[in-house]
Amino acid sequence: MSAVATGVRLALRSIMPVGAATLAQCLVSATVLAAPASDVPSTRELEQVVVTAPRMTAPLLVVTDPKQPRQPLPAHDGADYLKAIPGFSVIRKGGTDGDPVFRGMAASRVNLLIDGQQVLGGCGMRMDPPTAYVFPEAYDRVVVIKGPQTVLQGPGNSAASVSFERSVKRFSEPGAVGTGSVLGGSFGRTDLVGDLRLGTPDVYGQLTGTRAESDDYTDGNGNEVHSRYLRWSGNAALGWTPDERTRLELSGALSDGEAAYADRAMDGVKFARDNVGLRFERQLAGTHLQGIEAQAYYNYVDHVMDNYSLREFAPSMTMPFRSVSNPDRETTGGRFTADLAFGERISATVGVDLQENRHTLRSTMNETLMPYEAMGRAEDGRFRNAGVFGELTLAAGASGRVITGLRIDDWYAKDSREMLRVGMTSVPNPTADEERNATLFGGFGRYERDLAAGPFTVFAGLGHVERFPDYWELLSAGKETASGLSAFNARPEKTTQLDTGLLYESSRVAFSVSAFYSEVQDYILIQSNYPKGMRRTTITRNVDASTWGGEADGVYALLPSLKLTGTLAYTRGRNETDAAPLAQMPPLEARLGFEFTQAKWSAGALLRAVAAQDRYVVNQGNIVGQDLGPTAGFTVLSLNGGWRPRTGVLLTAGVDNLFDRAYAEHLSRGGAMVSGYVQTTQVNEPGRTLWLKLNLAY
Ligand SMILES: [Cu+2]
Repeated sequence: MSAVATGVRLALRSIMPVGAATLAQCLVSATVLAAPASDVPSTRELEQVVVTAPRMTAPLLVVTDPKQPRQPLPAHDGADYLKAIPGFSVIRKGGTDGDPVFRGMAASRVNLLIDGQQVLGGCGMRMDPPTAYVFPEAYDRVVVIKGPQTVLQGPGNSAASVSFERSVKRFSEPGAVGTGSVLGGSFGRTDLVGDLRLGTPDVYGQLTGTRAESDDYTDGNGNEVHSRYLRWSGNAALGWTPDERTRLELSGALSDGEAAYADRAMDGVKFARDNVGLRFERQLAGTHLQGIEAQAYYNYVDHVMDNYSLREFAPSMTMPFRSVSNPDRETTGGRFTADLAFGERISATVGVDLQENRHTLRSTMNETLMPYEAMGRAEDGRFRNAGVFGELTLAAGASGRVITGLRIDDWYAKDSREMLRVGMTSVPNPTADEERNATLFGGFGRYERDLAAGPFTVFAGLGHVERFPDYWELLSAGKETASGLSAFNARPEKTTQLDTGLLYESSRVAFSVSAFYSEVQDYILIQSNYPKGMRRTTITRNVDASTWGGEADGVYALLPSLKLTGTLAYTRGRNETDAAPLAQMPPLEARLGFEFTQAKWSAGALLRAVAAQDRYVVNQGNIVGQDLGPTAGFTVLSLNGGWRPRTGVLLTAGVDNLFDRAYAEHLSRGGAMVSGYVQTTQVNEPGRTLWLKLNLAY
């Protein structure tokens, strides 16, 4: 597998820039091919031409089309595409690979599936959250389910579940469908995306390529931020659809990239992913059994970071020589579900899923004398979990629904680290070769009701999730006691959350509100700069916490062609154990937009206003970032316009941060000292950014 993948990777790397460009050109000049199947969602016409804030369209559900242009211009990675959804924030580290946070909950509290698969990053310093391996335009749909209100998307989703999905429709006659986009922007930003689907009723093939590149961006003060990146991906799928009800698909993905980081002493020079997946779906006409779905996958992530390839080498106390670290992670998994029905009123999905991953590390403090390539990889941890789950929907009366779910997970983890680094020395790991087993539960119940008056939909649900600590929480930190060098025995986090809200939709007005209150027992708090004798270290602590808040969105059509939109998001957290604010909480955020849309033309404006945050605890947070102090509020204005000369061609352009405002998000990493760059308290956001995007579909 790996030898073949390396060969293909090398070939792809050399042709990718040309390949994507050629594909895009082909799409421009192609004669119009028969388009018997289309993946364009039927709701696309109703949505914004340029997406600025996807709306909640069903209880706790947000669905957005990643192929649509969006403002502000996101990096071509998963996190920046989520940031537009009210309630999401991104912890910025540089130009790309930020960490998505929902309602102040970071990392593995937001479950992420790519094509139904779990992909876990390799970097112990969290350079590569799962979203770093997402190339959003290669997917057809991003689905977000807020809160612990599903059990179908894997374990531990205490804050939300996010799924990047592809959906290739069966071809009713031989044909081809292609989409592509070309984007150019400030700071040398260029993106190329091509997606080609060819098929007959019996078989289909899909080829998708993406490439995104950016130089360092400049913040509103005119200072360059060490943030350049290059990312590319290639996906291929081969499907067999002998009839309307059956699909067997073999798929594969290869991707890689490099990224400069403004918040640390190293950069990512390799983010390679090799992936193979196999999926089978069949709809059945049984009395009770309505369909089955089976999936198996393999993901290998190989990451390299160093302190010299993307920056001027500057010796420091901790890294006097050229240093390289090369972690990798191999994740395998599978899932089987069956859809059941019991009469007209009861439907259910039951299933099992499993996932196993192994992490290794090799690193050198002196690449010149001891190159890392010559070293053996040493396993430092392995994890396994198997879950059984079931979700049931029951029609209650003419307009009500009860949805309930339950899942049980069996967890296993092993600490394979023989030695731990303490300062500049190595000491034996007190939890070396220790193993942990745990059985954890998750479940929820929700009532939804459509009210004729309005029409309104109201909902309320209670959910509970027990989350097993992740790799970073267990193996990247110590404990608070003087002798506690390993946090391998950190307790699982238990979240109980109430989710409630309403949706309203009429011809001129639509709005939604969702609110939550959450109690977290044994919240896994990460604390940096924790004093232990003469040295300072990072520790994992279990504390009790509570959070509450919510999101609102609304759209009002003043005229058929003129719409006003607005969103609001707020989260407040409290660390009950320390009687202090819970760290890494985003401040109040509001967006106001207006959109003017005609048959061929559109124009829009977006005002994003974020309040100051004075609830903070310095050095406390999560595996991604800790609070740095209070932050000021800011307001950013952006403008966009669109032109659709004919069906299948859309040209959009925008100016983000029109007034070149200098600002940083509250959730941001601290700026590091990088030779040749100005050091800032936080990593500042981009200044004025111009962009132009061409979308094509055939
Ligand atoms: Cu790294």
